[in-house]
Amino acid sequence: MFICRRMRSKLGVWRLYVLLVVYVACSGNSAAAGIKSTLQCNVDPNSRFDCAPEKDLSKEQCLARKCCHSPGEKGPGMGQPSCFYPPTYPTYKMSNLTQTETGYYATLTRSVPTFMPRDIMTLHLNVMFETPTRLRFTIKDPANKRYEVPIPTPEVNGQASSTQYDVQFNEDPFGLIVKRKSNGQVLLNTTVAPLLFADQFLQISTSLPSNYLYGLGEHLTSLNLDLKWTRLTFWNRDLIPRKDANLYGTHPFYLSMENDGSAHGVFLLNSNAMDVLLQEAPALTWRTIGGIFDFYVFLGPEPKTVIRQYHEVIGFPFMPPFWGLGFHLSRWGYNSTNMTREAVNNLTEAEFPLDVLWNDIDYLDGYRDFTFDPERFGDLPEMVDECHEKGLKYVLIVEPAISSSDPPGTYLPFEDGLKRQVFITNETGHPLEGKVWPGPNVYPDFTNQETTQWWYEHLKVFHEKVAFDGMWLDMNEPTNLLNGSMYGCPKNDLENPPYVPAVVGGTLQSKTICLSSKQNMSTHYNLHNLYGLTETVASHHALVKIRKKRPFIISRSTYAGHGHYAGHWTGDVESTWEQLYHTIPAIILSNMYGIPMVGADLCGFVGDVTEELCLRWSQLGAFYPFMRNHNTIESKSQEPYVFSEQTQQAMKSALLTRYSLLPYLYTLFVNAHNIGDTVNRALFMEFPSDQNTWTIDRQFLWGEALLITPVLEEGKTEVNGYFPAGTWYSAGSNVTIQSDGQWILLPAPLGVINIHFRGGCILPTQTPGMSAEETRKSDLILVVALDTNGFARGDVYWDDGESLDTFQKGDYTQVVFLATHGVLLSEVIRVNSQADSVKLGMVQVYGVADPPSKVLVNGKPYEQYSYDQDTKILTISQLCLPLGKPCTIIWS
Ligand code: MIG
Repeated sequence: MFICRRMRSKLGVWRLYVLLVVYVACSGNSAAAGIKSTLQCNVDPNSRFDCAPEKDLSKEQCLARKCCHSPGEKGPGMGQPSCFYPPTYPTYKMSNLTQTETGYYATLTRSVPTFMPRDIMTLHLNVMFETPTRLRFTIKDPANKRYEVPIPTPEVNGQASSTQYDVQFNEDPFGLIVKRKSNGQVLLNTTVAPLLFADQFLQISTSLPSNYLYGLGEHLTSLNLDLKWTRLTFWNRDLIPRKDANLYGTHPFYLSMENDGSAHGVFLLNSNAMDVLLQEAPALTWRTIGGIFDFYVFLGPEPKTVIRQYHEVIGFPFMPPFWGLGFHLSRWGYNSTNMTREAVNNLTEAEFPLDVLWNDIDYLDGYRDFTFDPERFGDLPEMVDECHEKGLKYVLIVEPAISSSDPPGTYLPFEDGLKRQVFITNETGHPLEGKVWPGPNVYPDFTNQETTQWWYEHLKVFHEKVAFDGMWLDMNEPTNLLNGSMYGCPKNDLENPPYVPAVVGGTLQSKTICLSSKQNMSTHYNLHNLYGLTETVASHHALVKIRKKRPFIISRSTYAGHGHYAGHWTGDVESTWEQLYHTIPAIILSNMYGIPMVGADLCGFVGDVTEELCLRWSQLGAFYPFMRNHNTIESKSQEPYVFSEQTQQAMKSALLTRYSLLPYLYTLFVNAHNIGDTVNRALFMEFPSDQNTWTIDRQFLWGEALLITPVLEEGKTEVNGYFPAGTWYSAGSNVTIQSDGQWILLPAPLGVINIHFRGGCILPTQTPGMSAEETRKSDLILVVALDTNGFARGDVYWDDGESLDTFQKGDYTQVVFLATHGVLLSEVIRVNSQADSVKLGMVQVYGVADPPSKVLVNGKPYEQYSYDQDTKILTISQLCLPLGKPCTIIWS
């Protein structure tokens, strides 16, 4: 209540200042020749917002639009615009601001139409104070229900009793200003440019508090985005990752660092084709061609909490099975079961650990889903059984495209689907036909309940033959090798919108299906970016029902919320050093989007990889959450076993390091699943007050405890790494770094990837086996990395590794470890029967300054320890302590 009253009174004051504050910078003279004196065009070049979004305009055309013109450097939609809005450009005016149970409500009206067809002249603004750190506001058409993204978000009745944000309203022109209460920092200010809301063109701009902006994927970018007139286009597309191109996924979310090290986030829940424009003001413009404006603002104030608050809205990441964290072997071109078996045998003979075997489209009979080639893959069921006997899991590719031209009676999934009307239809009401692998094909509409059921039933029948453990969802942007369909697309406003975001191919139909084709929930125009997500959700539910264990699904196309159901791989990356680097920001960002189960194809997909690149890629890939070596059919083999003995040794060492860290990695996944943490983490997430970390994307962390510094350049045997202030212990080379926050040149011979334990952290590890399961059976080894005060903490989660909902049901063991002043304690937070399956076998304490003269385990003198004077590591071994019982270890 108190807050509301305060808000109200502020509002009064604000009304008086509004125009003054906002437009003071714009009120210079308007001397530009030919412009009516009422047009004020003296706008700072970096603060000019493009008034010619849909096409280039001549000066006359621009002026006719009542915009300012100054011959500029505007390229096609990029660069400083030559035609820009004057501060007086007509926009919406706010009236009827009213308090509601959840916040505020107001009417927005426009009296002058814009240059876009079908302006919606009256809008409703709804501002919701959902939680102390989460603000939501929507702008909708009160007269006509428009498309809204059908993903579940938290339902909130009532409003937060106190908030970390202040909202101020600007009446005329309408604008919203969101401030951080604690310091008055403006996080959003939408008065910087006019609001446009036409049927097929919605645009809103905001100021940004700094130049440090992250997110807005999926694109090939560095970690922090470039604000120099950058345009990011969202339209899921099958494309070899390259700069300035719309790629496989859509995540309209950004995190912004404020200059004092606080962070906030913004999510636009809209799935239409979209452009986001960044400019140096600094400012950002959202430009979408449908739906509504539905914004969430997350106040953090730490970057980590921003991410958590975002995940609370879109859903926390799914919990993968333990085996999913092992090594995956795949390639396009394992052309028969025998060839597939041979790959496994080669790898096993070369003594590499392996958990999961994959088959690409090679296994399919005529590229049709739910089939396998009777000759080359005739004994696929047996091959999969063999895998299981060896303790391997098996994942196969599934395409959304369903073959539609088989002789009658020969392909049931299509005929059954046709009867049940599960396919996307064209304007004549018939299934739309495109062309992918099987030739002519149709596309299941996963927004239809019946389709979900049909999908499940055919997967179930297929699973009875081939007992696959996971699914690989490819081509689900969805891809069509033709533009639109076999018969083109109709001519209408959806196929040819007045504004086309800067998509690759120049048209929205490019390499996908017609926009006006119909799905159960809406048109493909609205649902395109959700195709992969809806297929993933259907597959997830199907796998739960079929296997009754945690589903393992990796999908190429994604939308916000995807990580709740499945993982992602970064698609057809090229085998180049440039792309090797880009996988780091891609994976960090995917974690921010709530998809921690993510990886890039080790050694790259397109093109022949060199031995050195494949080695460096394998070293880095050992620290992708999802580690899979995959290759295209045309390229030279790149499985670890094809390389020299020396390279193999180095690859193996990276792999074994990963396997030794599996309990730590698994614990990170539990924290992602339970509280919305990230697994692969940017340095700035852990060290937000150290500005040096804000742009670092050639290094990353696993959780908070492990820093990874890979080599990303050819021919280099040294690597420069940034070490935030604190103690860092190199794993393996016995060097301790005491950093004040500095760059350090590290030796990195070919056989080495630098990893460092962070002082203050305890990590659970194990002796690596030849599989995740084998590793799981070995005793736990605790790495205790003391900080300068002799303190450290950490935890471990343990369960059966594959049952559904163990964390929801409480069927797990969690133990917290604490080290301080020569004492290590374990505290058992929760214990289940799995606790007996693993023992604490060894403790390695890093940073013990003086040789201890005695060690006590649970109060009793203990002899099995050693101390290394050079490395200052105390090793206490042969412990055999049950994980589920509290223990105390003392050294002095
Ligand atoms: O047109 O299934 O990104 O991983 O190997 C290519 C064959 C189709 C694209 C996937 C890639 C896969 C390939 N697929």
